[in-house]
Amino acid sequence: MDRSNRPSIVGEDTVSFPYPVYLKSYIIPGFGRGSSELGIPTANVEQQEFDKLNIGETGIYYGWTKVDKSDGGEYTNRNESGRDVHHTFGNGLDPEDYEVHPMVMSVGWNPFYGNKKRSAEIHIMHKFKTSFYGASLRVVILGYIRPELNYVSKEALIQDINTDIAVAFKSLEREGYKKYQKDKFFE
Ligand code: RBF
Ligand code: MG
Repeated sequence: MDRSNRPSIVGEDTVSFPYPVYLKSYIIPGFGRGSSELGIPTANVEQQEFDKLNIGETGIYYGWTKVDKSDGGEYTNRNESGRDVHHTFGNGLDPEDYEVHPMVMSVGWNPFYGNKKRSAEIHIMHKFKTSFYGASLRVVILGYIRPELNYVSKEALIQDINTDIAVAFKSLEREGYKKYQKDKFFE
């Protein structure tokens, strides 16, 4: 599999059907593998919120996202995969953390549902200093990058994700995509 020749920009010059697709969710814990194994943290989306979307295909998407504080006191609990998860509901985040950032979204088969349901996790192109489980997340999905692949190595996956990130940045620079950073949905 030669992945060295991927296009650096995807989709049409203007956002086209079925996009934009809007998503609102609280950030829920995943397996925690994104950060620890790949060094690429992801915010996991609630299953019922993802189910409402008109997104049928597994694969990688891109767009804009915004994290917001939500109501809730801080607590720590142990999740299904035996990991202690500290919920902050977005308390303790810096002002820049609440800006609208570029994102890449992976849609795959959810292991919690015996791989019978598709679910989404979002990597935000911004460095957060703290975790933000329980915070609210708004996402506007503007296009599709590539299908989900099976990788022979972790390194190959990481390399493709880094290409996804570069492709998303480049694709979002176009005027028709850039304007969604200031969408009413984020106000
Ligand atoms: N997992 C795959 O098995 N195949 C993929 O093609 C794939 N692409 C991804 C692209 C992005 C941008 C992200 C954030 C994740 C991707 N993943 C993929 C999921 C990755 O394996 C997952 O984030 C970690 O296993 C942590 O749950
Ligand atoms: Mg995650």
